[in-house]
Amino acid sequence: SSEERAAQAAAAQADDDAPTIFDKIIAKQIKSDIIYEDDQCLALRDIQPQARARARMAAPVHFLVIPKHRDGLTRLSRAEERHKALLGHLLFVAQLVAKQEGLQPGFRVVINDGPQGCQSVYHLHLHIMGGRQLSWPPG
Ligand code: IU
Repeated sequence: SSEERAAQAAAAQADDDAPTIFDKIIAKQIKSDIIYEDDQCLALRDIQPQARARARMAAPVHFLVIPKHRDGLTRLSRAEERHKALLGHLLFVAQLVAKQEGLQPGFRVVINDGPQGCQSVYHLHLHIMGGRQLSWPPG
């Protein structure tokens, strides 16, 4: 579909240190729906919930957890020893906000890495999706 082609084209972006749209979201220069914030990270509703984008991927709840300081983490595969505490914190916050969002029956955490993983924004982020019975495997 055209949506899939767009996602793949975006995913072909360079993995460099260029600023991303998330810097503007973190600096609150762009309005976003922030549902959790602490000193290290924030959680915001995905602007294009997969619920609307593709019926196959539909998830009534779809939010992102992003570190406030990218610190070289353009993608998960750039992780270094120094990032371990932050990575743990992001996962902890994912489940905290999932509870806040009523996802006690379950949810999914996804990290897209690189072109083959369909990553489009090169600032590490976790996707949390739920609110219905999900299927497996994803596409
Ligand atoms: P990906 O894993 O890099 O493909 O995910 C990037 C996500 O960021 C994707 O689901 C977009 O809908 C979402 N997003 C957003 O929530 N707000 C924005 O301004 C932009 C992308 I650009």
